[in-house]
Amino acid sequence: MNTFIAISTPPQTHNLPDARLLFWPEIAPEATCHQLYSELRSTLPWQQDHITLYGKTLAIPRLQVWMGDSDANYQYSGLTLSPHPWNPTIISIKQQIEAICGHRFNSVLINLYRDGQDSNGWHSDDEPELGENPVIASFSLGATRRFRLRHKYRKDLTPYTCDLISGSLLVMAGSTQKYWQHCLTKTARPVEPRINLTFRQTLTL
Ligand SMILES: O=C(O)CCC(=O)C(=O)O
Ligand SMILES: [Mn+2]
Repeated sequence: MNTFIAISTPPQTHNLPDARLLFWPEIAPEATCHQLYSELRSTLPWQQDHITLYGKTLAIPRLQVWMGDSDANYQYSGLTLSPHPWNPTIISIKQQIEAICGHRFNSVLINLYRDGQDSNGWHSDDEPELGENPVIASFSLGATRRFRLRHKYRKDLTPYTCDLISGSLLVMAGSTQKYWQHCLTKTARPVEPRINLTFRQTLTL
């Protein structure tokens, strides 16, 4: 069992209109993060997925793995992902995150950003199978990368930026996905790889 930090302090809250964001800067110590990163990097069945946009098929700029309960299928941008079965390390991370944020999850999308050119474009996690007001718990390992949020309708609000450091947990809840988009920007800086796990509860529709 990997050692996570016993969380006794409340999370930081980011006060954005129409959103609920909770942030724990460190839920696992550095040594645990290193060990988890190396294990996941070398053992997960990373795959290169493609999306079709305007009739063109493009490789998405990251590798990913969809893991979860056997009925937790997930569709986005024309892709249907069937879940890989849970692995014991991911289950242990899931249980510790469930205890911290008081919410249960049945699936996780795991992204590997190999370098600064790998990224995740503007989107909301608002697919129908996530239901109304999903709780999404995002755990980061490896390089610090910049995460941005922008309101979908209120152009008077400046986009919000936060750096997701290794061992941090960001929970997006309430109406965040309805009103905000988020992205993980590219960077020209030389950066080490990063693994991000977004735990979700998908519904069978
Ligand atoms: O890598 C991240 O921090 C964000 C990942 C994300 O938004 C997603 O997989 O939907
Ligand atoms: Mn997302």
